Amino acid sequence: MTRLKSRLLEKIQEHRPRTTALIKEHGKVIIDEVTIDQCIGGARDVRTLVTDISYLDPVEGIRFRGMNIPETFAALPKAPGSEYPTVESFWYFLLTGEIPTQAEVNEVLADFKTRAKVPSYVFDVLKAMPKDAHPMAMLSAAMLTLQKESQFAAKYHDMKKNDYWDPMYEDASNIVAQLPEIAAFIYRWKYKKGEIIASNPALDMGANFAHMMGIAKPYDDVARMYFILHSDHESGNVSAHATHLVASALSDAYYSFSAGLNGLAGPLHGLANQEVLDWIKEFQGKLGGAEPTEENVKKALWDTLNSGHVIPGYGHAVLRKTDPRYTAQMEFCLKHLPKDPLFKLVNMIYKVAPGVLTEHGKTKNPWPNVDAQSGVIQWYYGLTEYDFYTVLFGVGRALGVLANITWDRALGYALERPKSVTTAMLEEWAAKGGRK
Ligand code: CMX
Repeated sequence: MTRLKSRLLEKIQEHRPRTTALIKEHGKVIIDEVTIDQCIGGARDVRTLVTDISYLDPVEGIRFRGMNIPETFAALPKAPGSEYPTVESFWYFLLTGEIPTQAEVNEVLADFKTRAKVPSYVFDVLKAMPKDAHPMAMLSAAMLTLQKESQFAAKYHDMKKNDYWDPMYEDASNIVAQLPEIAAFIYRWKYKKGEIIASNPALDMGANFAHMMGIAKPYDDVARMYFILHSDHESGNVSAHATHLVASALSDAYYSFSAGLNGLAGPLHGLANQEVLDWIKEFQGKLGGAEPTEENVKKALWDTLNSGHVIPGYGHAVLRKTDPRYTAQMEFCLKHLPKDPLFKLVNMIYKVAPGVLTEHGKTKNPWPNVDAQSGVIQWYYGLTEYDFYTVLFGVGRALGVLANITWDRALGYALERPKSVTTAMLEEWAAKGGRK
């Protein structure tokens, strides 16, 4: 057993009595109530999910295992000669809550090398898909194609509930190790005439991804930063919730993560990073070579709102301030591409959009989210095929949701099955002033 896996087992054994005590001794303690608004309006703010892997404060933003983004980046061991931690060290951290030593990271790196080989039939399936298939459909199809490898599914009938976490961890680790090659294959197959660059197992995940994409340094750091920033955003977002929900039926990690990816592919969620670039390119097209100004940006934002569409990259279901994932990427841009015209334009939108959205008066949060900034960096390093951007989000998101479903099985979380009601019931309770 690797040190990561044995440490994870110790953590699971330490944690289990806490969950058991909460259910057995305090199960009837009331922690929330639900209004009609929340029932119809997507269950905002209803506390019905548990995770210790990340927590999203509406004002401060995300904390991974108790650490905010700068603290996380500072604490984790870095890739050699790199500004950013290895994704492998972050994976250790998400699973155990502990900052790994370099020796522990090296073990994860070695372990991933034994897992990273993608079976060739996955590439055959991807090649058979229509050339205009969306890259997210390809990524999700690749997960379903790999499902036959699931150790969880294979062992299901021979396991006790307490052991479910083990093959879930194995499946999760295999998916994380294989995803970069699958994602890079989709990119090169679709946009680079099928000229595939072979994986280099000597490299860490970020460096190997940059290598397979065919993009030079510092894109290895971009990949590391990007995958870590997009990993986890507590449990209620669509991709995390969908993965968790499907896994609660004891579907394996392949089925569950594929479901999460399908949710990530929605324009209100992960696809917003593609939508942002689409919006910017359409805006630039309309300018016809003229300089962007605060006035014409403002007009374009109002045109979008008046046509009944959302401003992509702005707003959030939980956050009420600028997303620190946006800020982390802005800081990268200030350091590496401060004069880039696209970065300048995104900054101009940042200056104007919150005011426009506030005046529009609908959104509870006029500030940018992670997707408003991310495409600028990709574009700068030559990744201009923006319908691929959500795949990058998906590779990162795997880390969070797969760590979560490993813990879901470790703690024996139940089949998820909330109760629905009818409109007539709501009307009756509304007339009575509550469900009495
Ligand atoms: N532009 C225009 N209107 C917006 C808006 C935006 N960026 N954000 C919210 N609104 C509108 C909503 O559509 C809603 O309108 P209706 O009452 O007509 O339905 C109203 O403001 C209230 O919404 P809210 O409570 O502030 O936000 P929600 O929790 O309902 O939705 C989100 C959150 C992210 C879906 C929404 O802000 C949005 O659509 N943003 C643009 C898409 C986007 O960037 N998504 C990515 C989010 C991050 C991620 O998951 O990757």
